[in-house]
Amino acid sequence: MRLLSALHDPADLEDAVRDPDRSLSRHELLGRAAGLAAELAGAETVAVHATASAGTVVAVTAALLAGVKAVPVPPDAGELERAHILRDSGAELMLSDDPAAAGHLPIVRITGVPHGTVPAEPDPKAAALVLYTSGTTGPPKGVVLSRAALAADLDALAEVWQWTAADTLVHGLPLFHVHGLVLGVLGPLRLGSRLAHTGKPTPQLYAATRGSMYFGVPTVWSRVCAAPAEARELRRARLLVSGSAPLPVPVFEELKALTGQAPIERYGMTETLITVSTRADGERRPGHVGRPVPGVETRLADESGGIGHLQVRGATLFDGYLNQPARPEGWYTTGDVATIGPDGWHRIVGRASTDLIKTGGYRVGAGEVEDALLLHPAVREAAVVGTPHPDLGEQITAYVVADAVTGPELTAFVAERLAAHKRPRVVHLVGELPRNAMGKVQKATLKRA
Ligand code: MLC
Ligand code: AMP
Repeated sequence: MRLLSALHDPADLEDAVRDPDRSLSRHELLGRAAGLAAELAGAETVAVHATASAGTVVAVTAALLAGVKAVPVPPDAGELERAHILRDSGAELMLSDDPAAAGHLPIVRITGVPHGTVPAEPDPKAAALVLYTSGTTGPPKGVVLSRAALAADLDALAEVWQWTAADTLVHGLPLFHVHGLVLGVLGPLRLGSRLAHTGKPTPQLYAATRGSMYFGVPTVWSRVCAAPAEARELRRARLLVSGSAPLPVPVFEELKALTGQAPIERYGMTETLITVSTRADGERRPGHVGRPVPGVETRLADESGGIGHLQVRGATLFDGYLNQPARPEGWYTTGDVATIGPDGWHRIVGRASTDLIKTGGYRVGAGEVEDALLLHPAVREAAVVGTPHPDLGEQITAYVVADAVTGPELTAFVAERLAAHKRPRVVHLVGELPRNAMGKVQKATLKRA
């Protein structure tokens, strides 16, 4: 079966993909993407300037049709992050309608000439996407996802969420991560549902856009709860789905009260795709993410008192990081600490490392932000931690030993180099960092401060 099987359905579908500015029918999308795919012949890897728009859907679809690896680049990536992604991925072309996005790469415009010939389906084992995501140290790494892994995950979610061609998916998430791109774009193109992308995931736009399924990160759902009139508009939905970060129990309860339905919670990561979820036809339990999806197994390593390191295996896992040895077969350690109840229900307790921060559903490595701060000539030492934030889950908080410089200046300095959401929100200028006898910064102390 083709990866984007529904896109090849001979029956056209009006409004198959819509953003605030335009709407594409299924045949228009396929024609435009096939036209662009013809221009990618010979390339192995292409970058996509991944704005939250139907143009990004066309560009990623074209790369997938052509069997060329697509590297979505966050449109607001600062110069350092962008240069790293383009160099590390070896992208040969930049797909964008914005000439300023090209950098050193030849640009291929997305709105080209539609084409009737669709290329043959590539090998399912072939790499489809390279998604850049932060580790605890260093610059982001390219997670290589095969066509087979994407297909396996979308089919599992179709089963668990009873997601069919009768659905209309609504969301406004960014199109360079698993949530917005894999689930939020490739899902509809494989399963045949419509996609209405709202540009931004605001309560007002969700309320104003009719659909049966709505996707959001917990920050989105907490903002929906803070807008009760808009929240009540979502009573008409079939499913409200939350993921990418822990959904606080009070938000779960409030959303249930306002919309008349408890949200579906699901757990995943860039490297594994979505591996655990509650079901459309099953129980939804606050603070819990359900059971493994079909084709995925989980277990706890180093378990103590029922809590352990969550490991997963199955067909949805990545091939490895780009330019690094292939991932060993078998169990993958997620870096999340979890419990698995006797009934198989999973609860995500937290991250094993303090150096991966989740802010507004974005994963940010403390090391990457520290490295950016240390580029400032006035900065002598920097330590970055996630501290609790009522809206974002965690906020990026920097402790910096520096000569004459202000916090806002350092925030602006990072913003020029990395994506906007990686900026520290709080900068504490301190005389020294707390260190242990080995000289290692005591981040747990900073988190509690
Ligand atoms: C941000 N701002 C700052 C700042 N940081 N201003 C000054 N100093 C700082 N340090 C600015 C922003 O640019 C914005 O400006 C304004 O403040 C509000 O920012 P915000 O509070 O961050 O809100 P917003 O921009 O509305 O973003 C919230 C959000 C966003 C929820 C929409 O975080 C988001 O899209 N998150 C989704 C992330 C995601 O998709 N993750 C999935 C990963 S995949 P302005 O001018 O723009 O208003 C994955 C796998 C899985 O995890 O399981 O799904
Ligand atoms: P990313 O690689 O950006 O996809 O981030 C993956 C991380 O997000 C996971 O390792 C978890 O820490 C976190 N995460 C995703 N979904 C959930 C969830 N439903 N509950 C708690 N944490 C989550």
